[in-house]
Amino acid sequence: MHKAGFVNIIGNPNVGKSTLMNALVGERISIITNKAQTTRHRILGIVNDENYQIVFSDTPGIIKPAYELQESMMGFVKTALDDADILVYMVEIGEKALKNEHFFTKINEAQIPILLVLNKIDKSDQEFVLGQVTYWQEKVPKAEIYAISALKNFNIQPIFDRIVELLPESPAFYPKDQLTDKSERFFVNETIREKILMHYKKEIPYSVEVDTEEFVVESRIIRIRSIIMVERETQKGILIGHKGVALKRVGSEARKDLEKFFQKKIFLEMYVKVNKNWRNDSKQLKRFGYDT
Ligand SMILES: Nc1nc2c(ncn2[C@@H]2O[C@H](COP(=O)(O)OP(=O)(O)OP(=O)(O)O)[C@@H](O)[C@H]2O)c(=O)[nH]1
Ligand SMILES: [Mg+2]
Repeated sequence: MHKAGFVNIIGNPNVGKSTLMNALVGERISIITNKAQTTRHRILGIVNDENYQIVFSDTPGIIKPAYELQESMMGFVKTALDDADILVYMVEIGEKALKNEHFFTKINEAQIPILLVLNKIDKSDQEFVLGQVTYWQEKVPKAEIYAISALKNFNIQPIFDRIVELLPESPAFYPKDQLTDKSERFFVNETIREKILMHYKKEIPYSVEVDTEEFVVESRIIRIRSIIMVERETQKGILIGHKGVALKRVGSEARKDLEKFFQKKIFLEMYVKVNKNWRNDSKQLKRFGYDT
């Protein structure tokens, strides 16, 4: 018998969804930062075994959308709710409610297994964790609850084993050597965006989109050219920094990560371009992959 299914991870921003998916898949597929709304897409992480295939989905944190980009992000969450075979609903220690009640109702009414994962227990003590488990068990009665630390890789294996048990009987959905649905260019964009989220404050991380125009694999090197888009001229100045120092740091850190990821030397060129209002422009959003 062969098993396969979609296991979709959803929850509030910043609770650790991407950290968990990477831990479950054993690869660094999704970027992780301490800022909310790091993940903007639905990203698949596929685990292949002779007898099963688990298709994990990392999704953007649930918010009330304020602009078109965020509407598209919530569209990804909606489809992830609809096509899940198993739902991993993640909350973090101390959290009381989902930022968007509509989604919470949908989760509670879902007719599929729900694993409620209480994350970041490394920040807490046993008594508080037990209280939280009781709280969530009352709020989502049919969920199986797992208290974990995705960051410290604590209690991840029991979730993985339970998922394998719960997987429905099905042929594989993707070729057995496939790790994700995203392209090489996507990983370049995300790696650059991760460094920007890490090193810039205020609205900069949310105003940035990265588009990789060129990705050329040569025998010894991969040549990459990426455009970093910002919404305003002032943001361009901040991003580049005095004598270009700030942007250089982004480039050198991204290049190091990409060399590890692609196992090859990388030549990375980056340009900053002002692209007014891209976050509210349907056509551009579509081009950047934000259609659901
Ligand atoms: N202390 C602690 N921090 C964690 C744990 N898991 C994740 N984090 C941190 O929480 C922050 C957010 O992690 P992400 O995995 O990016 O969270 P996310 O839910 O994917 O966030 P969005 O994509 O913005 O919705 C990062 O700084 C992580 O290092 C954990 O178990 N313990
Ligand atoms: Mg994320």
